[in-house]
Amino acid sequence: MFRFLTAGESHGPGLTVIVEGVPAGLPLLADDVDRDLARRQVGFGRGGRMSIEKDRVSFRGGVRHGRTIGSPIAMTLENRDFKNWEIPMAVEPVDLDDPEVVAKLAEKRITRLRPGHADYAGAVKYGYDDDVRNILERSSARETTSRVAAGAVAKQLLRQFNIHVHSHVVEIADVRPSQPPRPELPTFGEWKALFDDIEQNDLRCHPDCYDVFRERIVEAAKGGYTLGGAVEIVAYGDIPIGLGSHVHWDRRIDGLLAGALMSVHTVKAVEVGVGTAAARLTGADVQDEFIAEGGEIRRTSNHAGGIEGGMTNGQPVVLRAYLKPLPTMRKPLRSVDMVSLETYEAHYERSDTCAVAAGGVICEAMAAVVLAQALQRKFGGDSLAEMLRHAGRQSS
Ligand code: EPS
Repeated sequence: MFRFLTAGESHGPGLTVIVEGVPAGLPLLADDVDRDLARRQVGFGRGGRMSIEKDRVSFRGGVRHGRTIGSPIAMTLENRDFKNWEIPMAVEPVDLDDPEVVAKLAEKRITRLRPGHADYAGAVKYGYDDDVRNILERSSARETTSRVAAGAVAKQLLRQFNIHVHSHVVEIADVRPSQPPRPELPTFGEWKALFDDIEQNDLRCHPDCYDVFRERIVEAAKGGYTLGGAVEIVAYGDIPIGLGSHVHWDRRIDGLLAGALMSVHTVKAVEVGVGTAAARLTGADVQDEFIAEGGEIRRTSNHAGGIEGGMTNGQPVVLRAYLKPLPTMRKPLRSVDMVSLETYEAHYERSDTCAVAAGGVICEAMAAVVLAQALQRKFGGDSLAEMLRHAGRQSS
């Protein structure tokens, strides 16, 4: 079944992703992955690193003549910034008798812990008592590049079943504009039009929200602090009924989706459908009534966000993820030096004022991975043709 592993440090030579369990015969081009990698790099309010990197995937296994062959898919991505870190992040031992090398290492040593980052707990856990560099390197959100690459493969599989996963920014910090009205049950075309519009701007939000969001980010950039926000993630198209299951806690698709989204660095909360509002509404307001129409069972609303009893119910899956502001700040918080225990400002190397637009793309990737896994669990198959047959669809 679809699973992936990633390796690589933020300023090391590069990133490696292995995706395993993808059926044979799936059309897959570097462009399919690069498109999402580029979307992750966009975003008004991103920091300097994004102008250094131009993320592009290189397939090293699992793909031949533009199609998967059933073997593990290996992808690598270069860290262009590595050229500035060749000594501090060298893989081979370095010459500690060379004063130039020692100076370069000292320059990149970090002892002033950043509140809210992995620095402190990671250093204690892995036994680094005089430098948190090794923790920062892997806990950096650079790792999300690898997730987006894996997610792009999952999306490509979902697309063969006419399932599409997309996201948009709905809140930036305390700016929570009411979203332009949309139909109670948007059609395929209406979802597509919404997301086509969203891709036109660098905040990946509805055009009506753009100016207020942008203004808030400009204000934060001037103040040297960071901002979080919220994204809505939607899976729409031919969502099969019954992805996930009610029979075991660890097969419930809402739990699996929420867990996957919560694993994204800055995500602090996830909602399904009406989400937390459900706790304050009455039972009648939260459920989606059934009607019979044209010989079919239909719904009049989608408060459940497409999931009932831990299973997809055929409606679009609608999720929200809430992202905290990045902990690395130009105007840093009070901290201590882990060696001298003296009070200092926290370490600042570089950061983004707001990375919520990128967060949406990363959440899409994680949601796509979970949905691809559930799709495989339901329809099985070693080849795409076999999966499509099991799902009652024709191969194209
Ligand atoms: C990021 C890469 C990082 C940061 C940011 C996101 O690169 P660098 O550390 O070289 O600037 O720009 O991550 C953080 C601020 C963080 O604290 O992890 C990326 O590729 O998204």
